[in-house]
Amino acid sequence: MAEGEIFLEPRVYTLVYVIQGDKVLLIRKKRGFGEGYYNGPGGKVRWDETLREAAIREFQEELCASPGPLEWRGVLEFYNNNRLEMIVHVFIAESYSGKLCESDEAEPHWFGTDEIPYDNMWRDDRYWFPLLLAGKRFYGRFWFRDWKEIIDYRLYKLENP
Ligand code: 6OG
Repeated sequence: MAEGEIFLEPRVYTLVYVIQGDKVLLIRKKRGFGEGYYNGPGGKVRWDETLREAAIREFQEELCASPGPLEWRGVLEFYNNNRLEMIVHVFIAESYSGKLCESDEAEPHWFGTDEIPYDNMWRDDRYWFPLLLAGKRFYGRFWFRDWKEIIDYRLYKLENP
């Protein structure tokens, strides 16, 4: 390996939020990373698929249904104890097809946009989720300590020039 070259493990993830009027679809994760938290459906992107393919596959695996057309809304970088651990691409959809199910991984819940359960979500969500709901695009970087507290963050709105 040439000096200065750094290889990261494949840690790219997706999150998908279905937003219909003033309601947002969240899942309560029943197992794995972030167990017990409300989040969007999503997971790790495999080497042989695109971000969108991964976003659709994870949605289907967790909720049985399929999301409508996905709109890319942002990217989040998560550092834990100063190491970059995850790059998460966030999409929204205005629709889905099929019937939502509860899987072994997740339980679907609809929330009003004014009653987002931030106390039961990852700590970073309270910073960037309002931008998502306001229709913005964003880029965020969050530094965690032991995946609990946020020790620092940067959050940028991406605007067209
Ligand atoms: P699986 O291990 O279930 O993928 N994720 C986070 N989401 C938010 N909102 N905040 C975080 O703060 C997160 N860290 C990870 C990415 C894990 C899923 O959880 C998301 C994936 O969709 C640290 O395959």
